[in-house]
Amino acid sequence: MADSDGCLFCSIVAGDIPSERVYEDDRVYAFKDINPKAKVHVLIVPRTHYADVAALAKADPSLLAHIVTVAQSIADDSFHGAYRLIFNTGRDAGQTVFHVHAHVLTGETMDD
Ligand code: DGP
Repeated sequence: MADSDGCLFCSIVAGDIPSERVYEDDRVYAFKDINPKAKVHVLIVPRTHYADVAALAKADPSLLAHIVTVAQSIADDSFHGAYRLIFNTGRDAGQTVFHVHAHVLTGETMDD
């Protein structure tokens, strides 16, 4: 687990910064991306702070599996179970928030 001080997504999970909730349970919080790249673009974050997906996989693989299950459920509800699941990992791969988050892109046909 890396430093969660000043973490944007920790503040969203805590409700200190508003977000459009899609789903939540005791382990994860899911909300709409502020800059959607698909008709439905949801971010799923664990309530516990991990910097990226590799740190999460190492520390708590069952929580990573749970995130996949939640993504599937969102896509089942939005677009007959079809979706893209993206974890940008590292600054040079486009990660800008260092609290692991799954991008769930769904709700429309994606050809490219
Ligand atoms: P990444 O580039 O993989 O670290 O994705 C970060 C995503 O977080 C990006 O798609 C935009 C989204 N985002 C950044 N700030 C906020 C915010 O304050 N609220 C919401 N809902 N999304 C945010």
